[in-house]
Amino acid sequence: MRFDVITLFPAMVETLFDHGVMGRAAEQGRLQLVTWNPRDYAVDRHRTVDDRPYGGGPGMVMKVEPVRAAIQAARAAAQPAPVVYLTPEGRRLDGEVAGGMAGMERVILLCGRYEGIDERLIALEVDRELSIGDYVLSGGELAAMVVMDAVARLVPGVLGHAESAAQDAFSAGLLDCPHYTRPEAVAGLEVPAVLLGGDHAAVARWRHREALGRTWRKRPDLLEQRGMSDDEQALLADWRREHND
Ligand code: 9D3
Repeated sequence: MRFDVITLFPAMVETLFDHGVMGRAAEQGRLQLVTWNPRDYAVDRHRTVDDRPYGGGPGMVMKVEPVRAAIQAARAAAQPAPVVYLTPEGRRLDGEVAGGMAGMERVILLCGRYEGIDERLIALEVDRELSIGDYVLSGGELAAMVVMDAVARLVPGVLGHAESAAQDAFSAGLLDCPHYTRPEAVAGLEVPAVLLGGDHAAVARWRHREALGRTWRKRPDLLEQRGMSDDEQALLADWRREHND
């Protein structure tokens, strides 16, 4: 999958592809990042990309011409792709939105700075608007990085076998079970005995029960949405008895 990112801070976005899962997938050629800086498309002596808002008021607005030229250069560089503007006014990113984007060969992500972009850019060039949640960031770059990370993990081959298996529980609508590694005891806290016993079926049952119990306690909304089989109802009842909950 190819991501084209329109940004005044390309170095910020590029670091995502230098580490971890995203770094490996980029090395393997499964992911591609190309950045486009509106400043490179500004034609005046000072390479101006922002200007004062008509009507007055605080802050600056990103100008149409350099941003539009950057978007058009990105569009022309490869096959057609939707332009997604990162903005707190957009639809909230969730697993469903990310899954839909993971099926695309290419997306163009537009990052705003200052108070945002000139409204006519939205009319002329933007296909979709996406937010990552109800809090205020300083610009679209971090949001674009969150979107790319969440989407890339759903692209076939980006995760290794172990990583995709571990993702199954959550995509099945449950929180994860607890994890432990050596040593067996820390400050008087022991690893649950079932994990030391080597009974793989018992371990799987225990993990499923823990996932149900933790989801019930921390995210009842997820469990409500998903529903439970008769087997799972019994596992959860068991978990609640054990936790006096
Ligand atoms: C504080 C200024 N706000 C009201 C006057 C408007 C505003 C402008 C620009 C608020 C945030 C931003 C920068 N944010 C993003 O570009 C952004 C964002 C976010 O802030 N929260 C959640 N998702 C996103 S996606 C892009």
